[in-house]
Amino acid sequence: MPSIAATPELDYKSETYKDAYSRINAIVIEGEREAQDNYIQLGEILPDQKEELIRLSKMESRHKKGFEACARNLAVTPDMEFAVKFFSELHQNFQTAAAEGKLVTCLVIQSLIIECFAISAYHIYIPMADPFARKITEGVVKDEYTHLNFGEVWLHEHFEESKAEMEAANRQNLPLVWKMLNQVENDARVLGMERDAMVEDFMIAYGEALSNIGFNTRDIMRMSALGLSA
Ligand code: Y39
Ligand code: FE
Ligand code: FE
Ligand code: FE
Repeated sequence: MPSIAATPELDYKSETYKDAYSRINAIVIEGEREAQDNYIQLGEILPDQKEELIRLSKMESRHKKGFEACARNLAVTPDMEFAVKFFSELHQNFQTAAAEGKLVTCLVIQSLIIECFAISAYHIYIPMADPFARKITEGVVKDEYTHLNFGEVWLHEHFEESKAEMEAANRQNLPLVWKMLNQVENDARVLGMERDAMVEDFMIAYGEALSNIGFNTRDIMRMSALGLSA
């Protein structure tokens, strides 16, 4: 066995790689842009914590700029039209919840589900990334834990009164993530990212978050498996 992990060679300059990158990178840029907006909106709903939420929003803006630089570095044009469509259902659910003042649902969508999706994708991407993108993504993933923690802390402190809404928000939105992942499974594989590895990493991050919030093992198993086989 070689001492260095036996990963297939990725040709970052090939048309195949760049074509897949134009969609995955666009998803990440659009995700970061929407996350930036979402934290600003959360600051309106939670005026006590507005300053902290603006700080998180600015971090998302920096992430977006970092990933835009990754595309330029590979001379890739991100397919933003694809990315906007990719996020549209989740985005709409956040907007509807925000308009109804459903803070718990907004936190579940952005700070739990989307952050865990980002954390798992970035973890699996980092060892496969080109050196420029790897450095950027390593910095970003640390921030995403701060964002996840924000949601965990608030939901933990309001566990009993938020439990039913968290379950409903999970039921409505978690199946969307698996649907989204299926749509980009083939592109992700071209970048060296296997779907099963992302699902496993997501389950770990999401399960840990639900546990920190106060859910028991039975609830966690029931909640995190929702829609996975769809
Ligand atoms: O909180 C954040 O910064 C998250 C918005 C960014 C979204 C990242 C979305 C990653 C999905 C990648 C899927 C690759 C297969
Ligand atoms: Fe919008
Ligand atoms: Fe981010
Ligand atoms: Fe984030």
